[in-house]
Amino acid sequence: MSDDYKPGLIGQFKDKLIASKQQWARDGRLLTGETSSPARNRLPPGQRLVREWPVLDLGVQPNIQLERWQLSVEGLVGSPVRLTWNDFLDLPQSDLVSDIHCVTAWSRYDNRWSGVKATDFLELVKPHQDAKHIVFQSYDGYTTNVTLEMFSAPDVLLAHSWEGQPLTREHGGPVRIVMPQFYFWKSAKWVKQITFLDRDVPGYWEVRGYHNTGDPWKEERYG
Ligand SMILES: Nc1nc2c(c(=O)[nH]1)N[C@H]1C(S)=C(S)[C@@H](COP(=O)(O)O)O[C@H]1N2
Ligand SMILES: [Mo]
Repeated sequence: MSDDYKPGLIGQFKDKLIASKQQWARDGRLLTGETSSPARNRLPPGQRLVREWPVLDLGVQPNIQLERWQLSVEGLVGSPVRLTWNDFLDLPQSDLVSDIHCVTAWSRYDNRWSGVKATDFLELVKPHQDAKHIVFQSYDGYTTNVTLEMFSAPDVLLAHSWEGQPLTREHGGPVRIVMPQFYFWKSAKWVKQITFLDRDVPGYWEVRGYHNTGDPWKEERYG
């Protein structure tokens, strides 16, 4: 693990909350032992529907001015770009509607996101043949890992807006990842860097007992 993945700001504030989530992982809390599929059941096993949109973070909500915002792409790519806000808005823009499933058992339907589709983003950065894994690194020091295959799905977005409004700071603005097919901890808020790797580097929650993949239909809460 290089210095790049060390948590920066996080850690000091919500130690108790983090410890209790780790304990949940050890105890297998919330597990129903069922599996399902989106075709059979829109609500994954063990989830309950909410109307409001909860906020979850590690006690820091970084405040990034648009003039200072940058998204860097590192690792095994043909174009290791560093995008400014204007560069990002110049990329092809898309709207997608998707459901949120959080590992703490709430789900929220029909969120309308706007931003850049991962598939369009990948055309820009051109991952190498041997790039199989991705780490998202955020302005709060959070990290999470996915495979390139997971990121390449047509419903994955680098989102800057929700319901037609700029994503609020508490929900990860200026830009967050949205990966609807996985528990929401894979959807990095305040994303700062995307690193393409030939090996897997587990992220913040993945090293604290959460599942490495996090498919809600298989109830992959804990690893
Ligand atoms: N940078 C960052 N991204 C993050 C987190 C975080 O603490 N920091 N929390 C994750 C978790 S556990 C969840 S459930 C969702 C919460 O997103 P929301 O606050 O917009 O509901 O963000 C995910 N992405
Ligand atoms: Mo979460």
